[in-house]
Amino acid sequence: MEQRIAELSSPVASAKDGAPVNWRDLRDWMALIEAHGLLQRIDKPVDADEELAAITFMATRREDAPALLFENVSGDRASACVLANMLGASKERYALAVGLDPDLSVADMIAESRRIMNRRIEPVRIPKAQAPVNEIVLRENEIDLTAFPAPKFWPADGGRYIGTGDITLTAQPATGRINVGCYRQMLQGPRRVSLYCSPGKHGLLDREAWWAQGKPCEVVAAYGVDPVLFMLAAQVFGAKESEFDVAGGIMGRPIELTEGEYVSLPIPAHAELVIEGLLHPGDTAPEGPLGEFTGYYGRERSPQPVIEVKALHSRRSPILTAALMAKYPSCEIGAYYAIMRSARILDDLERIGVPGVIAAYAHPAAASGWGIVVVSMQQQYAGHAAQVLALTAQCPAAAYYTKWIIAVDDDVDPTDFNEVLWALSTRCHPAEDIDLLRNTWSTGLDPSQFESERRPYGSKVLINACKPHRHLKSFPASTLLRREVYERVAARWAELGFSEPPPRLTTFHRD
Ligand SMILES: Cc1cc2nc3c(=O)[nH]c(=O)nc-3n(C[C@H](O)[C@H](O)[C@H](O)COP(=O)(O)O)c2cc1C
Ligand SMILES: [Mn+2]
Repeated sequence: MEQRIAELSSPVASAKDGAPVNWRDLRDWMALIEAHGLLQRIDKPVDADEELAAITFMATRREDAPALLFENVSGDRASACVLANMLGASKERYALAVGLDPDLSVADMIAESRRIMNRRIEPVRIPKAQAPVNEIVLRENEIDLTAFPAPKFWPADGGRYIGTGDITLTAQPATGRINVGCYRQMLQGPRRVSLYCSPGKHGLLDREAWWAQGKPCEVVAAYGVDPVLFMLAAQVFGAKESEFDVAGGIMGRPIELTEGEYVSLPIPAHAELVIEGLLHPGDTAPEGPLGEFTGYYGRERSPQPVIEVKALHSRRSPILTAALMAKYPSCEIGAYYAIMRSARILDDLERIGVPGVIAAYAHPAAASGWGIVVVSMQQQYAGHAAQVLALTAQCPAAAYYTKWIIAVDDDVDPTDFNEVLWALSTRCHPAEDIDLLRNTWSTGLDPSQFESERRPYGSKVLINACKPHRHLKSFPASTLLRREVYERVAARWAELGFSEPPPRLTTFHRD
């Protein structure tokens, strides 16, 4: 097993350029965010049935809502807590998780994220006895998952979801590659949990490969997990790549794994609560629906495979990580996802080799960063903006779901939607500057394709909000400050009675 992990991951780049992050596990990271005033503890009794989600939704109608640690949840018989809004709309909590300066702008965080997401460090093994997740180990009939305060989030949800802010491990039988995915898991009984993987997901492909050999599929799932493993489990990497190597690269040190009790898959050594189990062909139970990241209920209730739980590992008083799916800014898939997706879109465009691309942003309010991509560019030739739009629309990191692809000039910051709306309203001539792509890659979770039988085909709008290239020279000049005047005023800013620093401006009037 040790060997399998070492052999599998092909080193892509080493992480020599980065110091490791300054936390070891979820508890350490929570202490860090608490020191930054980004964690709120709720010790009053809260019902796991809708009330926990209602408090989370109401608190997170503001972008700057803290992470919420529910310390006293009804029905809890496992001395557990529930952490919600772990990352949410907070770029600061994202930065503290991946070792960046929380005061960086979103644009700078995207640039830094490109660097750390391209490092790879393979995981290592530690002995079972040294793994904090083994403080409690239970087998077979000793296990009762109904003792944990798994929330029911929305009124029409189909059940209690023990797995939302989770990670799920499966192996590919042919190569041994270990996949780490985030897939929802609904409680079905003391030792039964249903697992929903949508078509094409690596967890589903692994499962099918085991079943095709007539064997059950081994699964390890962690229901309380650190923010980096959680974030990486929700990113798409190549089918042959293990997310553990990427997570190690981001953390600047290897992820520590340990041996399981029952399955041959490894156990994340610092997780809070982990189960081991088997998916048997034909063993299904009704699952869903669940209120989704779109702000709507997703798929109808349907039979899904069930994990037969064989062993449980837990810290004492474990912390469950619960991911509320809702409209921005209440969705757990928020700032971090927008930043990471934007970084990967820029990587794709660089690999393709199109010149002049400056920045990109997939705003989290657009259905968790899925709906809109804005790309800024320096126009260099006729047709350049149309080329950047088409390539952005269909590059692997941006193609899924995205409905609105907007190109802006390099004086517009894609992360600042006030500027994007200005460009759309002053540089785009809808009759000339809008194109449509049809029958594109999308998802059955997009409610706009109705009847649902028409899903999952999508469509995309390409919007050129750059100054028209053929009139670049004669296009009206923007109103900009003269540099000397800006600097003079900035130097007197405090004297003039302003307590915040002066705004940073980068483009100025030219005579
Ligand atoms: C909180 C959360 C819940 C998710 N739930 C599911 C789910 O139930 N089923 C699914 O297929 N994908 C779900 N996803 C998306 C997957 O995690 C994502 O597509 C990821 O790339 C899957 O890993 P894979 O690429 O290795 O298959 C969820 C993501 C998040 C952040
Ligand atoms: Mn994967």
